Amino acid sequence: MSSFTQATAANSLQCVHISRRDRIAVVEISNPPVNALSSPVKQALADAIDSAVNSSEIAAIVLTGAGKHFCGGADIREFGQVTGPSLSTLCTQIENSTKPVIAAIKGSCLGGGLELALAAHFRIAVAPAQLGLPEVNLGLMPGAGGTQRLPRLVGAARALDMMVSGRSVKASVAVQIGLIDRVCSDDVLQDAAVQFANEIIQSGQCVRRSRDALAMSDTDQSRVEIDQAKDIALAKKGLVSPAKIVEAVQASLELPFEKGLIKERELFSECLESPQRSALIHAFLAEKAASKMPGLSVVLPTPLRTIAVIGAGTMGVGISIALLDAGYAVLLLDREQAYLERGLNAIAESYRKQQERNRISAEVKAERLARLACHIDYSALHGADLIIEAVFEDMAVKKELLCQLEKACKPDAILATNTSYLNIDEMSEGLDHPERVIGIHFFSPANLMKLVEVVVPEKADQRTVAIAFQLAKSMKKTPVRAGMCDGFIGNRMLAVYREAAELMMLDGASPYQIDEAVREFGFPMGPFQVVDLAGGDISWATRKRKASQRDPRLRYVSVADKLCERGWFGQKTGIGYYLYDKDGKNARPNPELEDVLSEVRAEAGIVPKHFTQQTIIDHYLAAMINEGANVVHQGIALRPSDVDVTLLNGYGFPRYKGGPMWYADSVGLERVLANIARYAETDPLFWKPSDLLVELANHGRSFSDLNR
Ligand code: 3H9
Repeated sequence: MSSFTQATAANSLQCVHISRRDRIAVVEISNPPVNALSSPVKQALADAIDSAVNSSEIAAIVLTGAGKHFCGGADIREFGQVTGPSLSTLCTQIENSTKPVIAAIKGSCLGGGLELALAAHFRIAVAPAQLGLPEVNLGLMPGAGGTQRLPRLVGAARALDMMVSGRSVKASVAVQIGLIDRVCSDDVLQDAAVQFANEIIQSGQCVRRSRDALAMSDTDQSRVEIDQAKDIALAKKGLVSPAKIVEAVQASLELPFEKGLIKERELFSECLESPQRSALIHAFLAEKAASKMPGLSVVLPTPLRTIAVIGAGTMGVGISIALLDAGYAVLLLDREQAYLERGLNAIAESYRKQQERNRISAEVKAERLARLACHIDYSALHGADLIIEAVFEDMAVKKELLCQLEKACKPDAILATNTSYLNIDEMSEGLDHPERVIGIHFFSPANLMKLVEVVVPEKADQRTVAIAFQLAKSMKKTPVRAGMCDGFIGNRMLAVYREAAELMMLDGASPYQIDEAVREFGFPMGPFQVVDLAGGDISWATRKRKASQRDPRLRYVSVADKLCERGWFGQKTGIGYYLYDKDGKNARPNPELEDVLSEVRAEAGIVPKHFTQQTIIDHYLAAMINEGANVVHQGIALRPSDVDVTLLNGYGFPRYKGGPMWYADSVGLERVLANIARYAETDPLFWKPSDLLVELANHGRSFSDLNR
């Protein structure tokens, strides 16, 4: 080891590797899995840069990452703790280096990782590398100079777009917009970076600081673009950090660099303190935890190639598109040629629209469609590694189908059902291999919605569960493990909080008031809008089917039935809770609804009460949280954070509020329980507090305690 590397290795804590290539120091962040900038990493980097700058043996520094990624950013688990040298100071140290620093980028270069690279004097990246400032997704903004350096390099409008959307750009785009200098091939990154460094030394060129870059030319066009980007940021309803990003970029346009950095620091601290930041980081970590089923890491799932989808209806079509997008060969089966053709047309139409909107090229569209084969004959199933049935939601139909599928498929194929509430143990009764049956519950539209409930029946073996998780992850979905009960995690909870909304309507709140309160809270739609969108006849059919199982002691709200009896099914009939134009748009209150409400309330002997927006939300959330607690207590969800992931990704719960269980912790479980106790005074059957909620609240504990 040379004297330079000896000196620095003594100071580093193995999380930064230092080596030498002649006069070039190669400083490599080594903090798996994503090289996050934890306190020890920052300290070791500061030491390494310092030594290199002060060593007479070194003429330039290459800064890179070990493993797959350059760097995934600041260590998000450290926020709120004392964290050693600040990232901002480290970036300033790099930028002030008198010797050229070249960032050599691969994999992800995100957040604080890109800020390090922006502070370097030159940047080279492999073609697939992704560069971005996604802090907004965590309720934050760049806080180590990113808001000041990026606009100077790529222009304020583009910088705003990147920071407000959180989208990253590939190296091929980054080089075009001036974010990086060169693109090289994957296997030669370090060699190419060292060569780049030698060229810089030989050319006599020294440092080139991003703070001095001049991308921000003040043309009319750039002002229009900046204004447009600001409007987009400020339209992000409910979120704190986009407006702060706008302010910081404005500072980069108006203030000298140093003052801009101070402004950025102030704004970053405000984001850091915001409850949205902790809720969004909770959501991020909860999704990572949900996709890791305990015990599954030991199982090695067989690679999947061909997947069959049974049923060419809306769900089958959505699932097929999602599978084609993920690179699988898809066999789509239906019993009628006409249904198959309709399904095939729907898939082709979806890809045609994507091409029209420039989301995919003609070649990509052709390649995806070429992987799709349609059949009416089950003998085609022999080639499938996994089969997903998405037929009519009926136990007898599905049982019969699974028997046929088991006979037709190859011996180790997995049979998955997309049922949204049926008992899968019952469904697989009589099969020779129930251990190969699992629920993979997609949400509509299946090609867009992130959530997948992996519903694990009693007899499913570990391989089957592992394959279901592997499939969901390969489709870039967010899988959550669910146990067996009516509706699993999400639909079971939905039934309860929807009922809470109906009870409030019975007791005096108007559906419009409830929808508005729910939207104000941050859901994209209120519960009555959702019924109108889905079609009132769908839930009517379910209610009729389940009528015999209804507890006669529970209050029953017959408003929805009365609407359906009048043929008011919502958007599809132009009338439901709302009135609609022929195209299903321009929703407005249905003036005749008040008569129906008065009739139902009179029948039930209700004197309408006044509900405020807050009391509506308190009821709605209390019902959701209480049922979430039941779901956890009964082992249907593994942890409270899995309930959050389900509601965030499948039911429109506002992400910046972290999910119902996180929200419950933030308002306090005692308060939630006190609300439920108060509601129970008039309706003790519906408002029965969950044992788990009672236990946690009485012991001063939180749902988060159970996630750990
Ligand atoms: C920031 O930088 C603020 C600065 O501007 C200012 C500071 C002053 N920290 O996703 P994976 C964990 S804010 C700590 O499966 P992949 C993750 O939880 C940050 N841990 O890997 C998981 O842990 P576990 C801005 C992190 O290869 C493991 O790494 N940056 C961080 O599929 C593997 O994760 C971001 O928002 C982190 N920053 O994808 C980027 N990132 O194994 C967030 C990940 O215990 N990260 N972990 O479950 C990502 O988007 C992806 O992780 C990434 C890798 C694309 C990097």
